[in-house]
Amino acid sequence: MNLLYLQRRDRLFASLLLALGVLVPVLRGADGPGTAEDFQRKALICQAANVRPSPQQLAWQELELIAFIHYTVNAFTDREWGDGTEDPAIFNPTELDVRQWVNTAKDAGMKMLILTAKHHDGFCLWPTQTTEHSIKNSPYKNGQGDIVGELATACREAGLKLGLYLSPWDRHEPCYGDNEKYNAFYKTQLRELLTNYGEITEVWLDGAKGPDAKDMEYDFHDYYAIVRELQPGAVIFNGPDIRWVGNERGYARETEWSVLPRSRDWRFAHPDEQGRDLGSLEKLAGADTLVWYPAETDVSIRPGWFYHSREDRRVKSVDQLLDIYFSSVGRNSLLLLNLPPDRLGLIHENDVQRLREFRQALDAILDENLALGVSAQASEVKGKNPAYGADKITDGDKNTYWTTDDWTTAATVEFDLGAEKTFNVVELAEYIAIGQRVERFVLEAWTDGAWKEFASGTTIGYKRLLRFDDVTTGRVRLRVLDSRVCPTLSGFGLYRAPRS
Ligand code: FUL
Repeated sequence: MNLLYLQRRDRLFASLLLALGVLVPVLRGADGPGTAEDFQRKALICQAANVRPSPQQLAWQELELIAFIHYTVNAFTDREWGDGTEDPAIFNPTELDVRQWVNTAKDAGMKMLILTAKHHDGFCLWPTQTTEHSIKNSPYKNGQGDIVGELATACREAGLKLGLYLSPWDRHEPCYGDNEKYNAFYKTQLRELLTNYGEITEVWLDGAKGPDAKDMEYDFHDYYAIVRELQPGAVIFNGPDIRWVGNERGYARETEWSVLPRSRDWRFAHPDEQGRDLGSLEKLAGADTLVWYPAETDVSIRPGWFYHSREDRRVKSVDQLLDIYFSSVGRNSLLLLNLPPDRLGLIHENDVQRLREFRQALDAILDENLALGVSAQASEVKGKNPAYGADKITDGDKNTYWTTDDWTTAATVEFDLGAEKTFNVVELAEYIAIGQRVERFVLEAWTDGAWKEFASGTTIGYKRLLRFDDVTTGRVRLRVLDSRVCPTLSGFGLYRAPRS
């Protein structure tokens, strides 16, 4: 498990500060006001600032926008949760075309598809050896079909990643509830999926379980180990790598930290995943350890996760989808947008059309970065080293970044746009490969001989997007008001969204 990424030097520094925090007041014979607390706080900040993503978590974050595909017998029974008594004979998509799913997602700019290989009803979309409750006993391709395999091939051909959802809660399998038997059954299913279909990028472990479910202790330790063994490049959702954002509406928090506290007995998901504050210093203080645990935001393009014809007119509007995008991708999270295929086996034309409009609207906004290549001056540059200069923010390369000396926690960067420009969207990006630092910032425009604030925020992380009324100016200033150890910034964008 890639849980804690502290450089040795920083670890030593943190331990030294901790030791001093305890020793200094003792040596001075008095607990001077705040002294021990100050040292301890600094040690905590130092530790928090240096927790880093694993290479897999970083690669996952860069996918930004991905698709969920919910498909099972529910499309034919018109239900959201099948109860496991469904006859496989009802699963009969006569025009199923995984390429239509892949092309729809790809055209919308999505980089991965996550398929419900098995939902709570237990029906398997691949011809598993573990149960007869699968596609092999359905009319689909006369029992010769394998939707997981077909999708794996189509994704590979289109250059998209594939993720798989395998519901631990299984309402069909008779041995569910018998810990030993069901865990063995589930592990075999996991092994089949992670062995036979090439590279899998995300494994989605849904935490849902109905109130009527039998008691069952999942063997998560082994589930994770199987993923690590068979797909070392994959991230585990709701396991050690990726957390649920805490709601199914598509909204991440205004303040969304990827560095969270972890207690020693933490086994599965974050105990506080629906909490308002997950990563403030107050939350981190006293934790057994700190981990990089970023949020994934899952939401459906329709009210339900599965296809229901009655929802054909309830596909989310472009404005709703844009708002969701700005509140998920734009808040240091990933957007996992669900596109449920219908009974024919196709993503409905209303959804396809809406996605197309959404992509066009997004492209119209992000069409031209008015800050690309503009000159930038910072109040301080780390070690006066040009490798960390402010020009690294606007060079269009997300692997170069500006930063300050350690413990300069507030700093400013001024961008000279060269001429008056009008914009209403800003994009900020931290260099998260070395941690997440910024706590609070404001943005100001030079207007009528003075700096005037037009936007502000708390965390930035991988990406922060903010929308506001039109601003026209030739100079923009970012003031980082507070950050952990020192701020970093690898990207800055100014865009003009067309007014609808
Ligand atoms: C939930 C499930 O119960 C829903 O059916 C859906 O799969 C959603 C993504 O996760 O926990």
